[in-house]
Amino acid sequence: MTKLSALAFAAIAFAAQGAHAHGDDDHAKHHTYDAGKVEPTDFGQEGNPKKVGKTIKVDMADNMRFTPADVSIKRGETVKFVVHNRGRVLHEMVLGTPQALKEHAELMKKFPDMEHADANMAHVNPGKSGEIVWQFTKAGEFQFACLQPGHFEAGMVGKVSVK
Ligand SMILES: [Cu+2]
Repeated sequence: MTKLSALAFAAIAFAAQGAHAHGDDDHAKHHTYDAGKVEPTDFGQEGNPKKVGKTIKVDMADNMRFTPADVSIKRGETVKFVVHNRGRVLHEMVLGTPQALKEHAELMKKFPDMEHADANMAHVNPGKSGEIVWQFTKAGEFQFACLQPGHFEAGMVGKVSVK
């Protein structure tokens, strides 16, 4: 990429961010940890940010890939995912069981504007970073996926093995 086109891309990304500033504020609003509101799920539960045992950096890109796309975690461990969007479109990381993510992706195709902001997901604007703090209380094979319409189908899925 030439220096000029890199600048042009940066400008486009910046413009796109500006256009979505309002909605993104809601998404970016920092989820405050409240032990009393933590709900167990089939794939673990929201983690206490003060008990993070491992930080994993994950990159998202417009080639519809997560890097790394395969992570291993010890059962019971609280993990902080720091998710960086290297692309020029919105991406997100949503943790879940393979089944739940597949269903959620189908729903996103029908309702592309569906907004949600739960502890198991981070919506990340181009050039920005987001975080998910999650405690993997159950052993098994789970996934993380980008559920922006079409991204999941294009292969934007990663694997979490909890042992
Ligand atoms: Cu995506």
